[in-house]
Amino acid sequence: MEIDSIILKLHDVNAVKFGDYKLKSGMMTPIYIDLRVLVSYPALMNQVSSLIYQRVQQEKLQFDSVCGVPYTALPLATIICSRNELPMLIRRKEAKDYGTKRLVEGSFREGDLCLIIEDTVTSGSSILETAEVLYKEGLKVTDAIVLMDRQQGGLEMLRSQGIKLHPIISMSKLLQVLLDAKRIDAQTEQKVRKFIRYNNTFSPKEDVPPIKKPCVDTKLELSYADRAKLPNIHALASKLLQIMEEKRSNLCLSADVTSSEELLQLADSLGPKICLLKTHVDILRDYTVTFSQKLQALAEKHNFLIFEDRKFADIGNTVTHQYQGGLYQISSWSHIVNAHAVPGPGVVKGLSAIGKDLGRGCLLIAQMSSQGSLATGDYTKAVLKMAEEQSDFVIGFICGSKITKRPEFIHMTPGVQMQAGGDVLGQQYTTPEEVIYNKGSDVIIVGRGVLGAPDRLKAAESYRKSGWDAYLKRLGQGGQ
Ligand code: S5P
Repeated sequence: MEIDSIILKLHDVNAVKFGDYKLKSGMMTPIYIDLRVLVSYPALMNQVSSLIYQRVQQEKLQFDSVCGVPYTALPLATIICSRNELPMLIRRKEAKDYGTKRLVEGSFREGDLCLIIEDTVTSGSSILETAEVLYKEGLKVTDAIVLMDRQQGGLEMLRSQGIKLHPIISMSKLLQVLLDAKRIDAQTEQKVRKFIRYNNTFSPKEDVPPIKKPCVDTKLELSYADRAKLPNIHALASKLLQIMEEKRSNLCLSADVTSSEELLQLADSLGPKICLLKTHVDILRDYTVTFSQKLQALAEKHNFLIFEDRKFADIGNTVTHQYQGGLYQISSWSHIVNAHAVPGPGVVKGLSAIGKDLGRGCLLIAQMSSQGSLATGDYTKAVLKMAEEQSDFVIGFICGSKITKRPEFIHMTPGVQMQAGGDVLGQQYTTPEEVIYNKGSDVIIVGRGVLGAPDRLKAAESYRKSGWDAYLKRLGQGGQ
């Protein structure tokens, strides 16, 4: 049997030793399991990794990523993840005192399920410690796999904390195999069994209070108004959410017209229906500074914010000039801008250097509505990470659906019309209900759906109503 042969090999390489040893807790033990030596035996290391992965498959465990408890289980998790192409997370034991200060490295989303892998369990405290760090990052942990279970209460303790432990080799099995193979005598076997029996580390009577876990599953959907009051929210995001609540509108008008006069006229007539007005200032044939001043006055008058859809995508230094200089001086009048993440974090740093002190905010383009867009999968995850790292300037995303459960971030979705479909140049449309209710986004961005309608005001009102009704339905208040 594979397990038996692995037990013997572990004994061969001194990963299992008999004598008098001190455990991490200070307790003396007649058996010591030290899987740290495994790294010196690559073939055995591979066999052990396969055994662990077999168990993952047998149990049909569901997870988004895998985390090995540092340090011994880390190479095991690495082999398993690399061979089977599973996303892995690395838990740092100490936060770096420079850079991002992250305790968990790798890309993940709030609410993701993480499977823990451990080499040996005694009390279960190492697994719990790792789970606590993951919980703090918004991850969920429901299962952990361990190669060796000393059967000293770890399983029960973890169960009391909501983590199911899946042990591969139990202490009883280990002793039996070694006894059968005459690696140990009956006296040693009995001594160890007795020790295990009398040294159970978990007493349910102690009534350990369960540690705090993220309640992502049970968390009620927060209203825009509640989110506006969150302690860590960016002031501009808070302002936008307040406007949305006050005006009962999650409609952003994409005012894609080429005349300044027409744009101002749209802002004045549709202003009461919208929370945000999006411009492409470089398609105007007659931009002037006076236009931008008039637009700001209308934003004040009708209580909406301005979002210049400039899609910055250059190195930090260049975007600082594009943002504050040139003909348009965007930073002087636009509350919100957006950026592609392609250049890396420098693009946000550059924009932030100009906009942060002005109270401006930025949306990162995490996904696009156009056919064949490359902003998907790992790219989207990397955008989320970039936003999290600069959340003092990034207030949310341009995306097709909600990409994070962090309520401080605002999700805005373009490609919205009353009927699903598209245009001849690859734009793809979904409905307000789909975007807000099913995809969990916050703001619908509508251009031609309103601009191409015979009565633009009427069309804006019907998009406002559809978007708002879908939001109420999401809050469980449909029909109000
Ligand atoms: O992925 C995207 C991102 C943006 S910002 N897809 C988009 O369509 N947009 C913008 O939203 C696009 O530049 C345009 O201004 C608006 C959609 O316009 P519509 O007329 O198709 O509604």
